[in-house]
Amino acid sequence: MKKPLFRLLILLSLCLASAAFAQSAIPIYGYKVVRTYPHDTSAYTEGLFYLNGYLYESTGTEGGSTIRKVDLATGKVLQKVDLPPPDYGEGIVAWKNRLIELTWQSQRGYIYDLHSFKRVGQFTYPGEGWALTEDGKHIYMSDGTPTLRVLDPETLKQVGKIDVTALGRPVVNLNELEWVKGKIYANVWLTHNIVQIDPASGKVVGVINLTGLGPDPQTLSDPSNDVLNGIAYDAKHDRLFVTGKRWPLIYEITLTPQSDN
Ligand SMILES: [Ca+2]
Repeated sequence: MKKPLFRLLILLSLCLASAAFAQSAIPIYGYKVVRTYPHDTSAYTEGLFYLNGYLYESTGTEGGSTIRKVDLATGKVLQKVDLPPPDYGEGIVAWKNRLIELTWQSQRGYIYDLHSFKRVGQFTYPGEGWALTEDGKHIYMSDGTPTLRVLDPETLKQVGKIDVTALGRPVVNLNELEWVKGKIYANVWLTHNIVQIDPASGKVVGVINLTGLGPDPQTLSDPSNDVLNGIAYDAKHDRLFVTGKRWPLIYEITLTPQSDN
C-alpha cells in the first residue's frame, strides 16, 4: 500500500472525499487526548487491537514485519514473532485462541496460536491484504479498495462484502480497522481521518478528524509514509486508542462534536 506511483491519483481522490465530507450531512468529530502511552518508534504499525489487558500490534515492511504483544502502560514488547521476507505483514485479528495475520501482496495469510505465537496454519486470498477486525460473528478485511470483505472466521473464506461510500462516492484506501459499538472504524490511508462505517449499508456515518494528532512530521524518519494508522478499542472500559507508523506515542482519545454540516 505504499506505491508512490499511485500517490497523486490517491491524493486527488482523497481531496474529493474530503470535499464530500465537508459539504455533507455526515457528522464530523474532533478529539480530546485523554492519555498517552509509549510506542516503539521502529514499529511500522499495520494492525492494532486490544484484548484482555494487552495491545497486540503487527508491523510491516519487508524484513521489519512482526507481531507483538505489548504492555500498554510501558510500551514494553512482551512477546514477538517475526515474519521473514519476502512477506510483508499487514493487519491482525484474534479469533478464539487464534491470531490471524494478513500480508500485503503475497496473497496469503498466517494463523498463529494466540498465546504461544506459534504458527499453526495459513490461508490464501486474492488481491492485497491491508487490515482486519471482527464483531464476534464475522471477520472484516480491507484491501485498499472501497470494498470491505466479510470473512467466515473459521474458514477465512469470503462470505460477503461491504461497499463503503460517503454521499454516494466510494471511499478508497480504507486501511486499519476496528469494530467499535456497532460500527467499523477505518483509517483512511494518507489522511488524518477515521471514517465510521455502518456495516449494514456501507455508508460513512461519521468522520473523526484527527488533524494535529501525532508528532511533528519533521521528527519522523519518513514523514510521507509514517502516517496515522492503528485503531484499538477496549470495549470493557470504552477506551479508544490510535497511533501511527513509527509514532512515539499511542493516544487514548475521546470524540468531541465538531460540526454537523
Ligand atoms: Ca484495529
